[in-house]
Amino acid sequence: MRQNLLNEVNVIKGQIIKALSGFYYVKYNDEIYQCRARGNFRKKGINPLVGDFVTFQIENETDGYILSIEERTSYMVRPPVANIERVIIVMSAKEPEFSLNLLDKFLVKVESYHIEPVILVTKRDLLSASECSEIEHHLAYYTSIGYETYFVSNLNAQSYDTLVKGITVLAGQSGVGKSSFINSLIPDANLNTGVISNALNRGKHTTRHVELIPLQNGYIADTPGFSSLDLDNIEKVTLKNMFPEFIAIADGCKFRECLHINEPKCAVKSAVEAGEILQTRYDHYLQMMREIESRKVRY
Ligand SMILES: Nc1nc2c(ncn2[C@@H]2O[C@H](COP(=O)(O)OP(=O)(O)O)[C@@H](O)[C@H]2O)c(=O)[nH]1
Ligand SMILES: [Mg+2]
Ligand SMILES: [Zn+2]
Repeated sequence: MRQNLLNEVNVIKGQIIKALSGFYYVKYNDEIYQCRARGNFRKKGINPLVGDFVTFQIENETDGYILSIEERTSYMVRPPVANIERVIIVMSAKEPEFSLNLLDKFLVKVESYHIEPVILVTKRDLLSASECSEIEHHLAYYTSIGYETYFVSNLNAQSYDTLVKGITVLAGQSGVGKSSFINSLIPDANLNTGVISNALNRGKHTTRHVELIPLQNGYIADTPGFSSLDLDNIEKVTLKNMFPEFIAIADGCKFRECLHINEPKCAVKSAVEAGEILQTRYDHYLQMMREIESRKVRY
């Protein structure tokens, strides 16, 4: 009977949930097929990514052959994952120190990929009540401009699995608690945490091995987010679109192309002066603008 089944041309659609050593592990219903990609992908410079929806041909009970890749809603190169729905930006309240500058850079980078950012601050347990309220005060602003924000201790973060929707990637500096967070959601994940594991992992080519871990509402990618915060994919005129609170009021600027820097009658600058837009957000906007400009000069 089985023989008959295998003789049929068996082309189905699935999703790559793991890539390792030239093999792609494609999930269809509850089965995983170990697949190779068609040779002409490489010729065309197309690289199947974890997260890709693909059509593949089943060759036997366990193996298959990827024929084509569906269009992606988003993708990142580092980590190499497609169809990412959210990036959880992980910042620690302490050790390493909480930084609004870094937070804004991460937000801009995630916005530039058209992916939804979520802000997760960890190590709440290390702060006094008054230090906590300072962080909460900052987070309230980010909530007000439309971001989901969370402030947790990884010692009891089990119930935060609702943060994971679709394919979700964690991004953040080393030591902020990304692995600890995944471990508290999925005790079975058993990811290495702390100083020793970071030292051991440094030399490894971990980017080649990306795996999606299934959760209630999606998958979490066990990869350490993007390692570089360069702004290479952002232009001077598009940077302002990475700031939702600027977009919300930009209609009030006198000039439609207003960059919110030197132009007269700028609604964004007025809002900064009125304290409606956080001064640090605007400062970081200017700082990133300078970074983009200096890149232009170099080229
Ligand atoms: N006190 C406290 N320590 C934490 C918390 N989250 C992580 N850590 C510790 O911070 C260190 C770095 O965590 P890790 O998960 O490896 O960070 P990663 O590099 O972002 O994956 C480890 O020693 C963790 O035990 C937290 O919420 N509270
Ligand atoms: Mg880690
Ligand atoms: Zn303006």
